[in-house]
Formats: sequence, structure tokens, C-alpha cells
Amino acid sequence: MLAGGVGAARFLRGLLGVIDPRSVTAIVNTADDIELYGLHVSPDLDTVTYTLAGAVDGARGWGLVDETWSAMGMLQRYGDDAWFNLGDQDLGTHLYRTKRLAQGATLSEVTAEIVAGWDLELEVLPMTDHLVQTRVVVDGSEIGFQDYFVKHQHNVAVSDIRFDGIESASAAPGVLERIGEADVIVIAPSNPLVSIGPILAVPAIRSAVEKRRRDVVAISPIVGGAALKGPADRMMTELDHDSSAAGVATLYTSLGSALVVDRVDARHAAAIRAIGMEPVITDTVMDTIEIAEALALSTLHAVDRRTTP
Ligand code: FO1
Repeated sequence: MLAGGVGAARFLRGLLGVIDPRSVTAIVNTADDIELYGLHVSPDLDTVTYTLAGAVDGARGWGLVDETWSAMGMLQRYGDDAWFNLGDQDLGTHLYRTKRLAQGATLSEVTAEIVAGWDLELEVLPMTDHLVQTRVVVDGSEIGFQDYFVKHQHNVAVSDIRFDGIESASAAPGVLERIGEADVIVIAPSNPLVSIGPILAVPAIRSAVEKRRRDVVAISPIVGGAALKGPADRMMTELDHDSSAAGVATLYTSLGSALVVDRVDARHAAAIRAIGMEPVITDTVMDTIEIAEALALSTLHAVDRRTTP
């Protein structure tokens, strides 16, 4: 499954409730990664891990529940601008990842160690072991993704997106193999431009997914023309895409044969079919684990051609 942050993590929780976690691989976006205070922070990897471990803070959707912020308090005491909030427990993850990377471990290896540290059974792969960082152009100048997303609260219009380092990136070990051998490939309900986009931009990943088009199903992160969380709807509009389920179909039709959309978007079914994807209409707003599990089953059945028992 191709995954970004919060939406993907919510869906994965449902998926792991209905199939064997050992049969699931999450290929996760790492272009949100940021180096801060000398630490390597991987927000989407950590959001997926913490959510599946049942340790994520439900209100924020990122970081850990029962978190404390004493280290940030010390930074503020010293006048540091401290705009990116690193909780005291969360810092332990970044300290560990940074230490292991400095020892020469790959991001894949460190991710496996962190996932094991939370006793998770699914496989979590970064899209690449190389440093790739999303840069966005706002008011004519290029800034880092977290600068846009957090410091600016993504309240500014984006005129362009670039994935710095993508040209020299290669898929992380196992990524292309899993895409080649999976029974079903799910494109998670994440931001198509800056969460799914970077994964597909890693050389060879897009073509590997396109080869499996019959077995690829995507879930629209846009419901009723809006994103459930984050700036996906505005970014799509700002970058001349239609911020609707049909607009998502336009982005994904070369990659997948089915698009799962919420009941409120049933009226887009004909347009989605005309774009070349089979619409699957169901509840996609995962307010409860039961909805997430039902969504996972509908998603798998949209393209699963194994003889289902
Ligand atoms: N998002 C915020 O809106 N404010 C923060 O201070 C913040 C800190 C943070 C720290 C660690 C982490 O893993 C995620 C964090 N996020 C924060 C969320 C992050 O910006 C998003 O998860 C993604 O990068 C977008 O999917």
C-alpha cells in the first residue's frame, strides 16, 4: 500500500483489522522528512507507526498521546523559535533514528527497528533510503514542506511543488518487489500531490505501479470537494487540478483501475468511469474503526481477483 500520513494510517488500522498484518506492506512517503536540531524527523513514517501501535495522539493525528513538551520549553527559554513541536517521547524516536543513521544504517533498517520496537507485524518501507525533500513555491519563493505545512499552517497558496533529491533517489529495498508481487495495491487516502506524489516520483515506482493497474485501487482523499484533513483540496485547485473525486480519478487513472469514493460523491460515478476508473461508492470517512475495516474490505474487493473463499 502507498501511504502518506494521517489518512493512510487510519486506513491501515482498518486494513490490519481484516487481514493478516504479516501480509501487509506499507510503502510510506519520506519527502516530509526534516532535519531539525541535528535530528532526522520522518513524520509520515512515525505517524503510520504510532497510529498502528495505538500510541498516536488522536486529536493531533501525529506525535504521541500523553506527550509532554519540556524539551521544547527549554528551547523557548533560550529564545529558540521552536516552531516545529517535538514532544519529549517523540524526541526519543528522532534521537534513535539519527544515531542509527550516523552509524551507517539505512532508513529502511532503522524503520524496521522502530516498527519492531512497537511490536507491529506489518512491513513498513520508506519509499527510498535517499534524502528526498518536498519544496513548495509560495509567494514566488521556495520553502520547505514543513515550513509551509506547520510554520505557515498551510494557509498560503502554492504555485509549484518540487521533490529535491528525487532524481538520484532509488526505491528502497523491497519496494519494487512488493509492488510486483502484491495481490492488491492500495493507494491510500493521502494527499495525491505531496504524499502519494513523491512516492510515485521515485524512479521506477510509477511504472511498476502502472504495470499492475488491474490490481491497483485508490481511495479518494477528497470527499465532497474537500480534504478531510490538511491542504490537499486547496493544493489541487492551486495547481490546476479539479478538487473533486473526479479530479483524483484524473490523477490516478493511469495507475489504478478502481477508485473508492464516499457516498456524497456518488454523483461523480459516471465521470470517474468516463476517466477510465471503476467507481466504488462507500463510506470513506473513517470516524470509527468499524468504518475503517469496512472500507478496507470494500477496497480489497474492488480489485481482488484471487478466488475469495
Ligand atoms: N504538525 C503541525 O501542524 N505542527 C507541528 O508542530 C508538528 C510537529 C510534528 C512533529 C513530528 C511529527 O512526526 C509530525 C509533526 N507534525 C506537526 C505533523 C507533520 O507536519 C505532518 O504529519 C506531515 O508532515 C504532513 O503529513
